[in-house]
Amino acid sequence: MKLTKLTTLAAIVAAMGALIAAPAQAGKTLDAIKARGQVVCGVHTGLAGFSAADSTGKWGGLDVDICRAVAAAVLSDPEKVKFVPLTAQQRFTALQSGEIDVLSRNTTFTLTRDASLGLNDTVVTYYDGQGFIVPKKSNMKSAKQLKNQTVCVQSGTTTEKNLTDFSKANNLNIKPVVFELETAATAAYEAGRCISYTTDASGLASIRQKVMSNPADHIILPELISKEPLGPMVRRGDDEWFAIVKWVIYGLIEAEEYGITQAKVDELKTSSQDPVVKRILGTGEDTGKLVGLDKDWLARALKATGNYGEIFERNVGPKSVLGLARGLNNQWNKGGLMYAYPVR
Ligand SMILES: N[C@@H](CCC(=O)N[C@@H](CS)C(=O)NCC(=O)O)C(=O)O
Repeated sequence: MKLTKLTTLAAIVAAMGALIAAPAQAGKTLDAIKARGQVVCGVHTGLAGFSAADSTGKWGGLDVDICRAVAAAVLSDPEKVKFVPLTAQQRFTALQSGEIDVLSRNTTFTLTRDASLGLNDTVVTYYDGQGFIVPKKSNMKSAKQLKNQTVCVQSGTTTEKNLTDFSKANNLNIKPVVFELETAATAAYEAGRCISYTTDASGLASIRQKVMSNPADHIILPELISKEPLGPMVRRGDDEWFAIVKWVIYGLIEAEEYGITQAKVDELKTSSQDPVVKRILGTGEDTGKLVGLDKDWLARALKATGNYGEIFERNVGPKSVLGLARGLNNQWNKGGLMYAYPVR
């Protein structure tokens, strides 16, 4: 009797183990993506370096590349993405309603958003903080000099709330001038209605270069008044799709750590004996099956966009128009915060 019970228990444990080790099933989002032949990706309407369409209508930027990498992983083609431009106000509804599969648009992960929107935060793709831009001629050197001043800001953003917190915490009595549209907020700043405009520092760099009529007339103050971990979000309720987006991003980050560049993917596939490299490139253990994909999923993503460091450098890095330093977005072993969970 005792033995039978033990045997049954052992059988149950074995069955559970088999279940755990079984290849992942495709979720309903991936099924829908495969059926339509496109990933639908929500992006910023135009934030150079992160998400912007060129004169031929082709989208480019760091946030855009993340979606291209996902498309390469799941549909074998980085071009099979439909980009849906969304304002700050529209972004969450678009994801909740199913209009888009993934929101890759300078969006900060916060507790409130995570807990109340029915959405999941995937992986941070850009560690940012909120900054201020002021006219050079104002001679301001610090955000603390904004006492009793007007600051233009966009509603529906973390920016608006951080500005209030910063003002209160430092007793600055800043007067926010709130706009629903970014274009209205920046135009008001340029017209002199506010002494400063505030948003994520990366956004400021982009807007200064691409939106303001004379970039050299403006400076970005050195303080960052908040943490803005930016990254893609997906809808709750589809763990398989959540896992795919997360692990494509980790793959891009870990590939940089292990020196897998876009140009070297094919060569390393045959030459590398490093088990980590082999796992990422699908020439060792099959990691793809764990997320419902094939062996080559990450190799395809890397061939399409390059690793995270290449995506950063090409779109926003020191040699790009935005000229952003790698800073917090460097690898963990180079003084930054990019620390990919291991692809294994
Ligand atoms: N990271 C912040 C701010 C992001 C944000 O929405 N920024 C503004 C300024 S760059 C924006 O995207 N405006 C353009 C729009 O709403 O179309 C957030 O998630 O709330």
